Amino acid sequence: MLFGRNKKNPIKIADKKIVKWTYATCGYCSVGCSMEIGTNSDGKVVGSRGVGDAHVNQGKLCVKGIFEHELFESSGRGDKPLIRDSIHQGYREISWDSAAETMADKIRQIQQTYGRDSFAVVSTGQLLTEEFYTLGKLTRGVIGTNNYDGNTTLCMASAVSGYKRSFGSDGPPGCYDDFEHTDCLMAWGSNLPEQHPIIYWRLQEAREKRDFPIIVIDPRVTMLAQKADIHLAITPGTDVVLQNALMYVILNENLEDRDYIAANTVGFEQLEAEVQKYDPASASAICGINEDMIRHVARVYAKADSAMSIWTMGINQSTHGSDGVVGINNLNLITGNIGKPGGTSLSITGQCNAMGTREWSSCSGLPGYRALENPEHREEIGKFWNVDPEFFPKKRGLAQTDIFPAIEAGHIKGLWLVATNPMTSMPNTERTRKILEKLDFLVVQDSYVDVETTQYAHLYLPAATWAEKEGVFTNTERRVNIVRKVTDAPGESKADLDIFNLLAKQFEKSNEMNFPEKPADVFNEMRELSKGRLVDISGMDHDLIEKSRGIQWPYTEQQVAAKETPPPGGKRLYTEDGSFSYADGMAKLIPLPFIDNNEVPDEDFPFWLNTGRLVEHFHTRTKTGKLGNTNKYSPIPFMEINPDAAYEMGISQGEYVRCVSRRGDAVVMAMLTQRVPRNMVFIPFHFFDCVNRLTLGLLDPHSRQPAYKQSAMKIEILQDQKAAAQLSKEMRSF
Ligand SMILES: Nc1nc2c(c(=O)[nH]1)N[C@H]1C(S)=C(S)[C@@H](COP(=O)(O)OP(=O)(O)OC[C@H]3O[C@@H](n4cnc5c(=O)[nH]c(N)nc54)[C@H](O)[C@@H]3O)O[C@H]1N2
Ligand SMILES: Nc1nc2c(c(=O)[nH]1)N[C@H]1C(S)=C(S)[C@@H](COP(=O)(O)OP(=O)(O)OC[C@H]3O[C@@H](n4cnc5c(=O)[nH]c(N)nc54)[C@H](O)[C@@H]3O)O[C@H]1N2
Ligand code: SF4
Ligand SMILES: [Mo]
Repeated sequence: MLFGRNKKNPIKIADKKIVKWTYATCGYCSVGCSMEIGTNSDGKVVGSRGVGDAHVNQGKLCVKGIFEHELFESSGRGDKPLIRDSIHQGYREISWDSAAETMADKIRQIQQTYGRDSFAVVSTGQLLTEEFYTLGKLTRGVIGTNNYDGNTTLCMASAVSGYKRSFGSDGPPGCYDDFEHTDCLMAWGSNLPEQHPIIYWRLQEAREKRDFPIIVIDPRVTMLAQKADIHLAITPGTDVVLQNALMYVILNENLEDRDYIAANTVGFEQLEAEVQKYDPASASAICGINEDMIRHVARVYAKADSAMSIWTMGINQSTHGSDGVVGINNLNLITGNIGKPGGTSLSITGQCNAMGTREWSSCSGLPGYRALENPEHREEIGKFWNVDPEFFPKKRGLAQTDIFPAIEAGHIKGLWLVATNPMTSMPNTERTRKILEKLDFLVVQDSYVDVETTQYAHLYLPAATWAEKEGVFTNTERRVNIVRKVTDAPGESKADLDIFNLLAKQFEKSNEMNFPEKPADVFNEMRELSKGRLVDISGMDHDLIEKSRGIQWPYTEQQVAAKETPPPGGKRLYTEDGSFSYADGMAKLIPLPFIDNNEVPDEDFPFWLNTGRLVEHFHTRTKTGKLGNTNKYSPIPFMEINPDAAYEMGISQGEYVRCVSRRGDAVVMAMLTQRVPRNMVFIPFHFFDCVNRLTLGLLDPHSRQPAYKQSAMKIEILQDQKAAAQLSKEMRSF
């Protein structure tokens, strides 16, 4: 029956009267979607849309991107620099000039009294690349502290370290197009549909055209696991054991690619000897995966014409993070799956510009993947910046996760935080709080004044964010894409680039150096420095990047001369035999003995505590927590708990419980779901004074990245549900 068909109201899409669209790259995750931001005739920003001819997202955006323009009007933005003498006083407003002067005075004073490295800088993966480069020049070339790092230590350090150990350099060798060529995909600790929705869409598109097996390794039944052909619900922190066992099967069944190994790698014999200790039966007892399943997966992977591995935080955030990355690289190297279409080892990155900071910020080295340890590199950069190379340290300083304990120990007295919110994001909140309270001088440079960390600062600097300024980001697949300025930042907020330049002027040393004011001029310096490096961007400029909707590096001047449109860019790295970044051109196969060093559940703390993210929120919710259209999906802290475990403890759906670890406690709402096994709970880390009060955060020995995903905890029932609801609400932070 066609009942009511003609009477139905057609959907009306409100006309937002947009008169101008400005090009940008999404400022949330590392997928790097191209978008346009719409302004109406009153000059107000009112909409976002995906860019149809952009290779990455082909017109699509996820829930965060679609509403991203709303953040220009979000609450809590800072609009004036604020200062106070002690954290027990209230803030007072201060001019930018006085703020810069005071900050420079404090830095000099601390460095003169306690030594150059007693002032530390911790930055982020969320600035524009030109800003990273300038901060690096200021920190390495002018201020001269070696305790300079980024929040990428919480995020990407294991991937960086693993790539360097295996291939001799950082830089993901694959690209999203590899989904269209692969015959088998293995995803390690990565929840793509929620955390990188548009990469997931690319994967699904490829799979609809040509089916290929997907194997997911994750202790939770994530959305990706639900879509997989095989889901391996691994025992937390034991991925290296599974990797060794997979290699055991591959080598014992002669499924490896001998020619590739001979032409491209060193260290095979040592690897083979170690792997022999991990027969599937013994490995199964540790990693919890059935031995026949291990054999089956090894055969599927090794027999595929091309096979690729992707991974994210389930691997990186572990005491075996760097080893887990090397293990993935080992698997791919012995099967000849690097640098070929569909055969790659692709770290899915995190923040919008986690790659830009790795390439250009000088956090753990010098710009363009140069190393402090290399005298030629120090010489090159010293000459280019007009800084005496002797001024540079000869090896990298402390990582973020070592800077904080060094404050605790009294070695570091001053800290400058740029676009990171450790009160919510570092493990063991109570310890972090005490550490920040100990500082003589803390500067917080953030777009939002209401971030939790500002409560412990002496100086607050309000920064513009995302499309309130101009510059580039690099995404997961090495694609450099541009953000154009669409609107002014609130009040007196300044772009981070302008803040760095203002501060540089306070130091005499900068008089002999060049600190360009325009992002395009900064980009030109980076182009120059990139020539002949792996990360060669000498063929790019801001306009060409916009026109091309992003270009993958390497993209050289020679490629520009060849006049190919659109610019081809470097789809893949290490495509030729012997093209790895080690001096001999060979990749290293590295044996990985497994040492069980996690905090594991026991009688007193019987649950695994697993932590991570939700699709609708970004990190510490400074942005998404303020936007009704994203916050409404998850406005309060909760935990996923298995219904059998809940039933046993008498916990019902929606009830508040107290989670307790050896570090602290947190009140959350119970959400009953089969997503987690009976001995595990999963709590998103987006909320203040919540899951990171519980986490231990043991560090990976190579990367210094915290094991956020493996701690032990117990659950306590709360009688007074009303009081618990109130407590949990207070933890929302805003
Ligand atoms: N919506 C949204 N998207 C984001 C972000 C966000 O905050 N919100 N943040 C961005 C950033 S910075 C990052 S780093 C990425 C993170 O992206 P992902 O790493 O995909 O996200 P997570 O939820 O942190 O963790 C992924 C999975 O690791 C699993 N895991 C836990 N322990 C183990 C283990 O021992 N082994 C294995 N194999 N898996 C394990 C968890 O169960 C979880 O499902 O997302 C980016 N994208
Ligand atoms: N338990 C647990 N903890 C975790 C994780 C986990 O999986 N589990 N994941 C870890 C990972 S992978 C990451 S990446 C970290 C993220 O941790 P954080 O970096 O601390 O989190 P964000 O909320 O992204 O903080 C970025 C800050 O920069 C500000 N900001 C945004 N844009 C700009 C800008 O242009 N300029 C300036 N100056 N400020 C700006 C934002 O307002 C925000 O306060 O968290 C880590 N913590
Ligand atoms: S997938 Fe990532 S880059 Fe793309 S719109 Fe969503 S948050 Fe932005
Ligand atoms: Mo991250």
